[in-house]
Amino acid sequence: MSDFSPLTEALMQGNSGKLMPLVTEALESGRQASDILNTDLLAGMDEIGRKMASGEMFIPEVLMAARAMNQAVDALKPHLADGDYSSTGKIVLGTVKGDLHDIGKNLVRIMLESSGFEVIDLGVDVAPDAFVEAVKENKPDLVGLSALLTTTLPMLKNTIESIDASGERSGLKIIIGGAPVTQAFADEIGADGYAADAGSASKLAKAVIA
Ligand code: B1M
Repeated sequence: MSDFSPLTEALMQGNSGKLMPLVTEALESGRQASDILNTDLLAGMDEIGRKMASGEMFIPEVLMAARAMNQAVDALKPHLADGDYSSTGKIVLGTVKGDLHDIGKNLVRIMLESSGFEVIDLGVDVAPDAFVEAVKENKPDLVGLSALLTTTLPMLKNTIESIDASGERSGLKIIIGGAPVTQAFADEIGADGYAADAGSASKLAKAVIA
């Protein structure tokens, strides 16, 4: 017998046909969206990461699970929001060039939106120049950079350097995050802050522009 809940199992199988009704059922039974996310879904993503590293799971299966995860996160989104839609600030957000991971970045977007930020989401694999262009065009208060791979950590630095070189950094704060990122690395590359998870990212975003 598996130690995982049916919800976690459905996620790990990448079976959104099974997962989505379970998410709806859990919400209807009165469970908090944040509990479903933290207990069932993120546990599943951790196990997928373990299986990926040990060679028990391969990219196509991980991709199916990631698609199912993004659908589940979309369904939880209205329930994760705290409803404070006063305009807090504007942020350009994206996953850096070379990196295709977006589940964490999407959660960060949801938490930012729910605390009143206008989010311009550039998606994944975003080149430094595309961040610079988006900053010039949108004049945000903040830029948020996500990176999940040790190989794309240097791209956080390159992106910050490109924004600095463009002359757009004045008055602009840059926050970074993603599993391999640390506060020490953020300090080293001149970011204004680092957050370990989506909830902390929205608190950090508010704090750095306060
Ligand atoms: Co990839 N992958 N992956 N992967 N993948 C990891 C990250 C890995 C740890 C798996 C492993 O080996 N154990 C490993 C990285 C090792 C390393 O570099 N240290 C890895 C690898 C190696 C790779 C490939 C290189 C595999 C290959 O091709 N051989 C490849 C690279 C592709 C690329 O990006 N160029 C690859 C591909 C993929 C898929 C495309 C199949 C898929 C991504 C699909 C998608 O995102 N749409 C995938 C997945 C799903 C994972 C794991 C299993 C799950 C990631 C995830 O979504 N976690 C992951 C293992 C793991 O994390 N346990 C793994 C859940 C998410 C909610 O957490 O993203 O950490 P996370 O986000 C958190 C925080 O980090 C933080 O808040 C979020 C919410 O709390 N946060 C921020 C994130 N961004 C932030 C920004 C902020 C603040 C906080 O401020 C702006």
